[in-house]
Amino acid sequence: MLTTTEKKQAGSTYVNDALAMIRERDGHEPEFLQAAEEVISSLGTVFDRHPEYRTAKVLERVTEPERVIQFRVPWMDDFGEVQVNRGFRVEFNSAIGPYKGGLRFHPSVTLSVLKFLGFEQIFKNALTTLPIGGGKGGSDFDPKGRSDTEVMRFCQSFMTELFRHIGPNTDVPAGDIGVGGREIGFMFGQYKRLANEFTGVLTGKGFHWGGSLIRPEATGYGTVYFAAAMMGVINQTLEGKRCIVSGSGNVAQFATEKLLDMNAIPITFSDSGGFIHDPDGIDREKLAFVMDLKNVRRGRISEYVDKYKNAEYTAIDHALDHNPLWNVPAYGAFPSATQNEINGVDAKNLVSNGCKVVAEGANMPTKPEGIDVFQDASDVLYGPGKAANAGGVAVSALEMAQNSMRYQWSREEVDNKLKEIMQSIHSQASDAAQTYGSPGDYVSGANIAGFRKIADSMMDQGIV
Ligand code: NDP
Ligand code: 2IT
Repeated sequence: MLTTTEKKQAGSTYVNDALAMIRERDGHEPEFLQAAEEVISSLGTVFDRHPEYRTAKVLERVTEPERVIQFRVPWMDDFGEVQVNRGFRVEFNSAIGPYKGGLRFHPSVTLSVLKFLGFEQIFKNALTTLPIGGGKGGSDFDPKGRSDTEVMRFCQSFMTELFRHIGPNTDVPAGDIGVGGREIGFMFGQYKRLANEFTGVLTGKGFHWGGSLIRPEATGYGTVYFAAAMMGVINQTLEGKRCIVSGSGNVAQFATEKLLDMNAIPITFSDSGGFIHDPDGIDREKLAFVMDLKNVRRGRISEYVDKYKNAEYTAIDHALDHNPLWNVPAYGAFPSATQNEINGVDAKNLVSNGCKVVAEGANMPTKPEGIDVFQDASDVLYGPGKAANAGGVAVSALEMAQNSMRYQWSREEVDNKLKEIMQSIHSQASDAAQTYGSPGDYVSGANIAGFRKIADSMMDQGIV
């Protein structure tokens, strides 16, 4: 087994040169830089053993998107006022299949954010075992507080430009933050009208018009399956364990549902305003309340404590150096809101309160200093997002397969495939970590296993 210093020194000249090149080229894109540095710093031993990747400049190519599309999205609000947003699609890598990845609608969306998400998606998708390339897109549009008709007009305008760049064999978007069933429906309707084709061009569709059963559940369920797989290695289960979940959207809701299936005790939810802590545990009835609150009434998580009096709401205090959510004592942590929601102090709080398993439902929720804390704590199992949350995109690829066959599998069939895929991702990450000298390190393992599949495919296809 390599020591931390040996790991850092392996392939160090090439890795350091590549990092310097990216800092120079993309230094103005902090989120992309963070994601790229995390992947590249895991790859030293790979370049030592595969000098052919260096000669073919695989790293230089894989960090540059194949194509970036940016466009204007004009639309009219309910008061007759013209609004203008910015739309993007980053088509990052098509080495193993059509570009695949979600669309995010959130005011914080920038090219840097979408490049980080698209870059992560390349390796995540490679781990799913299914033939999908990496991409991501979205807009700085904020659906919060907008009426259904405003959201529809925005989605139609967004798709009026995007439709010419996507297709079932080219690029297949799906949901992410701010994009759920409602938005996918509006975008699919507009695509169909413009292209005059009913195809599987988007995933996350409604079940009656080509969607897959279990796609809404898949990311959250998959994250909990991944946690269970990590715990299986040390003969532990989630049964009876208190768990913190952040977020209260799609991923958080279904992670909570699966935790309940496994007889764990979920105790928190959050949104951008703050978090609730329910010491009695969030049971199925309370979860149904949250699903209705967030998905139908589109309310705030603070309303939970009006109904459940033993629970406590804490508003976000941006002046603090930590988020008190991560100071709630728990065995498991399932960050499922957004990037960089756990910093070094939060990670230390989790570990010192006895947290033993962290499985990331969100993309890059832990800052680099937080990852170091989890990895330095020898008894913490840490499942990074690109492995732990890959169940969502995996079932998206199963939706594509069903669309190609013009057929729909049962709930049980899809759930069984999802379970197998999450097991396979766990084994791939674990085996690669072992083979490349870092047993038990799921970060290096996931990065190496994903990268090798992409690198080999790129090598086979020549300099493109
Ligand atoms: P949703 O829009 O359904 O929910 C997002 C949740 O996170 C909301 O509770 C939202 O609160 C909260 N949130 C968003 N931004 C912030 C912020 N800046 N600070 C604090 N809270 C925030 O999105 P999803 O559940 O789909 O996505 C959650 C995470 O999971 C994202 O990182 C996404 O990339 C990742 N993911 C999603 C997949 C999917 O299939 N949907 C697949 C794989 C990963 P509020 O309502 O206040 O905005
Ligand atoms: O981050 C992700 O993997 C997603 N938002 C899901 C992408 C997809 O194509 O289902």
